[in-house]
Amino acid sequence: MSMFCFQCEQTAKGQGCTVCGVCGKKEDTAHLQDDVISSLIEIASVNKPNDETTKFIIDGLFTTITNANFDNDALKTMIKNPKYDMNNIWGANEDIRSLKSLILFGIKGMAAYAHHAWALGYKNEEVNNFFYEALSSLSKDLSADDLLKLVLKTGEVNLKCMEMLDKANTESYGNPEPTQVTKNIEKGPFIIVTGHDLHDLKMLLEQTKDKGVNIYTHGEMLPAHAYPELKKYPQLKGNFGTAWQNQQKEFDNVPAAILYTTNCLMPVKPSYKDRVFTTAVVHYPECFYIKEDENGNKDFSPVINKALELGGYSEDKKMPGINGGETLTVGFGHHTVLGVADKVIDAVKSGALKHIFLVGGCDGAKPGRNYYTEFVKQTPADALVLTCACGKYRFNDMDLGNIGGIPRLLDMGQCNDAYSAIKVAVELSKAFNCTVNELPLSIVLSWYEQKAVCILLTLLYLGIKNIKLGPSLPAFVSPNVLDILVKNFNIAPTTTPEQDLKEILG
Ligand code: SF4
Ligand code: SF3
Repeated sequence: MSMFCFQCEQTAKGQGCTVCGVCGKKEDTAHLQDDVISSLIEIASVNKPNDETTKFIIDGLFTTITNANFDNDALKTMIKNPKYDMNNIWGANEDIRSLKSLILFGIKGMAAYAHHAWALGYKNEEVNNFFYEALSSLSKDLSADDLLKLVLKTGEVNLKCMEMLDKANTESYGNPEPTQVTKNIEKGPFIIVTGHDLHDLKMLLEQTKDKGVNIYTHGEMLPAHAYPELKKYPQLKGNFGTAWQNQQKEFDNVPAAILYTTNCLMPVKPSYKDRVFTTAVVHYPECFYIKEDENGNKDFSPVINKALELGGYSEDKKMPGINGGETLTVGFGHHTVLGVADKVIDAVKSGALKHIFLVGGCDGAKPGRNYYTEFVKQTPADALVLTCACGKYRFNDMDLGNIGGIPRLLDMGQCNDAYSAIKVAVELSKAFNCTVNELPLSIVLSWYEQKAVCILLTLLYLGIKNIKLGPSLPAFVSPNVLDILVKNFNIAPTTTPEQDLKEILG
């Protein structure tokens, strides 16, 4: 076995990538990523929390997330004293391996959120301290019970982390408001911005003022259109394409510059390699990297100049979504949804609204993921569908109509905005004087990378039961650990939309 990685949903044979990654990660890169984590374990074990070390840990964890960093030279700069042999985990008893993987992959996802909050000047001591606790626990000989406690604590701390990021985003850019976003691309120079980092987008918007370059979001950047302090820029025009797994097709020969602020980056094809720019933890060999200076500023002029040089399309171009829709509606975060809470509560009481589904999570390449399109299509007309993260591109261009003026499909934002869904569920449970599990609410998750792992752990920490998880169960959940999840939380794999809807709606 030349490498081992099973952290994402597309892992080889549903067991583990051992020769090279299905994601395109090569053996040497996988080893360097193991060395990065090993270094972080050592650093977390010997250091007391301080800002400089914490930032290094956060960025190191984030760097190893699926589809972020394929550049060995960049990874080497993050390796310091990698004492711990990661094969101790990959080769451990399968339950210990499973629990340690849940902790490690959970904190990788959480590190992404901490990174975005940090960029806006927000930090949380409990979140930061937990990175040290969790990392140092990975090299210890802990019992399954102790590790299970840490797994749930990862979910607990991640809730705080998502709350911090929500505060960072909304205090910096205002509360998201319902906003229509076109999928059509205007002629002329443009930049496609993908990933999750709103701060990078904000800097780019400032630097493209009056430059004659339009900005289109892609993937997880779509929710940016809803923030008042971002939507005010007239050059922020619309959204390009669909979710990450279609990028090699959608970016093929595109006459635009593309900026990756986070995952998901797929191996870059020669037809567009000269126009790909990366920043923060994203690196790809031979692609231009935008550095941050000592004051936290970035100079995006290479991206802007590339867009001007390429010139964009010569005519306006229609790029409908996968169901043919040309407009997306975003901006239903907790502030907007709780703003109409009275209407929602009345609709439940009158029987006009019988069920709420949260269909959220990652998109991916597997054919089985059309489950989510079909599921949403088949939800009854008296049900609301809340969604977040990039899996929504399977259905976010559909018009599902409305219930008493409330759109049936409510896009709450990025994956971290699962926080909004949690907040809404908790407020509804208070209004109905019941537990979240007693609400007419069902959660159907799609997972791919490690941010979905930390969100799942948060839902489990909150005691949320009956989650349906697809399109397949994580390879790193051992049969015994799965048994615990089933017994305590009644978690179940997705089956077919028909069968799952029938079961949920009884
Ligand atoms: Fe395989 Fe996923 Fe790891 Fe890539 S990130 S090597 S596809 S398990
Ligand atoms: Fe998507 Fe990569 Fe997970 Fe933030 S961008 S959700 S897969």
